[in-house]
Amino acid sequence: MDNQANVAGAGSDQSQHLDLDQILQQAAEHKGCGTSSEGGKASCGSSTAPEDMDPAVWEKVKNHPCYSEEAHHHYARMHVAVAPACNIQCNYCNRKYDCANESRPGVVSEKLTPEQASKKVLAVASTIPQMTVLGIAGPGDPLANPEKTFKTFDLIYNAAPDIKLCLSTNGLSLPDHVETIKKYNVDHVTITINMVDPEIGQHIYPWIFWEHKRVTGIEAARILTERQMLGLEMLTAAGILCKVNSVMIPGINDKHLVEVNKAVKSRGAFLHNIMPLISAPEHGTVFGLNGQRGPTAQELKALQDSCEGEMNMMRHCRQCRADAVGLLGEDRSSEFSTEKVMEMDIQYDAEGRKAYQEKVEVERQATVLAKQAEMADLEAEFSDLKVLIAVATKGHGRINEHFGHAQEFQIYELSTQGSKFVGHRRVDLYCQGGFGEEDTLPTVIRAINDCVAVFVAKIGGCPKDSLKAAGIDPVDKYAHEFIEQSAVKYFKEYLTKVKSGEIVHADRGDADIRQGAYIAA
Ligand code: CLF
Ligand code: SF4
Repeated sequence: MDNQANVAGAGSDQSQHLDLDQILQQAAEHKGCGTSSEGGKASCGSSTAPEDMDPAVWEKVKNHPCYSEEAHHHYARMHVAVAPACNIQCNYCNRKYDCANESRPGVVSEKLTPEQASKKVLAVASTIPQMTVLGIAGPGDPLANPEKTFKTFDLIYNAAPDIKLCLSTNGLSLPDHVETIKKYNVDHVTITINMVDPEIGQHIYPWIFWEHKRVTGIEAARILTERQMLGLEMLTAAGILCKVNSVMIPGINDKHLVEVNKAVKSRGAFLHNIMPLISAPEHGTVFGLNGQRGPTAQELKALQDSCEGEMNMMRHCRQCRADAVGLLGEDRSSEFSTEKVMEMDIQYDAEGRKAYQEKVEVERQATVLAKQAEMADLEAEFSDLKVLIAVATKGHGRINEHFGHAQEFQIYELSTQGSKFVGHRRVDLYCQGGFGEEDTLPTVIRAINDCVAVFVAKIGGCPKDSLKAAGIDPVDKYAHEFIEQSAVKYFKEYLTKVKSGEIVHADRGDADIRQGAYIAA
């Protein structure tokens, strides 16, 4: 059914439908910007740079699944766990678990040597041709393990120069390594910055290891923030694209993150990713054990919304494991254990990867065109109505997952401006080998409680009834069609019904962000 989607043609009569071949043809001919950008910020889906973006920057971000929300539906990343040591302590981290800067709390299966990591990257790149980015994100801090980190980057750059290199750090050692980062062709760096005020920082960082000794309290936080700001300024001056990750910790730094946002923007950060604190007692972290809660879904969204006027906000982060492989939100790491990789005979096929990615580009642009076509008669509508929907998807920008098989739902905000990705909600699997897990259903509903509808490829009668009882519309009529086009279509119908009085729109309230340790199936 994937290649049978019917979509309205651009600027055409709504009743006229084109088949996918026609859409792909249109997409192949399309040369302009794929989507409108919010607030002048770049969110273009086409292969050409948005007007407000330097083409050199666009080349770096357009196929990076973290730096471009639109790309994350189509392109994959992988991490290699070559960096076990860390030089600071965060109250949301337990060293037995992945780095919480970039990782959800699940143990790293295997730590790798640079040589093992390099072979694994080639194995994954040959199997998953849409894998465009290699990141080193732990399980400790990559720059507390500089030899292993840079050796790995060097091996990979020489073997597979088409793969973009990415690094995530707490920033303490960053100023010492900016030159080396540049030398090894790493053009994306993430710094986790949770505060710019040491008074606040002392409640997040109990100690740092600095100049051969342990430093604690406000002094530790002061050194850390100075080093982070200096590192960010140096990266900007060196022309290296920088993203800032911040962990939202209610009651500690939630309000302060607006100030952090301004500080990092003024120093040239390209993107700000505010992530929810994940803390549960079983993680064994300070925050997990002292009962520090994470934010609710609406608290997180409100903070991201308030920062969006200042700079580009990332909302599609999945807080990945330090050995994650695949599209964001999926985990294929178990297919690439060291044992399996070492047995593989790998022929790196750069041309084959390029040809595959060209096909991905055509499909990617088809999704953009289909949405544009659907938007044609919505922009003239006057309404300040905004609603959220949840979508079950396996990627490619389509509604192609069953309700019971979804491990996460993507959340879109719909308004007369169109559809906008605003987050995702992780859930436990409802379907357990052919039957629905009744205990799980309420937790799934709580995770998408702020949505008016859930779009799925298929859904059984029982969960359908429960969703309806909770006021969430289960929608399977757009199965296998493009998400954003279907979302706009749904919103137009919803708005018409609200205007006619057929339905009364009411505020849906809040939703839960899943706290339990995520173990990929
Ligand atoms: Fe990895 Fe991070 Fe590079 Fe992406 S992840 S090092 S920038 S390639 Fe991405 Fe994962 Fe979020 Fe990180 S979704 S945790 S932001
Ligand atoms: Fe843990 Fe990462 Fe913080 Fe180090 S920087 S303590 S590994 S979360």
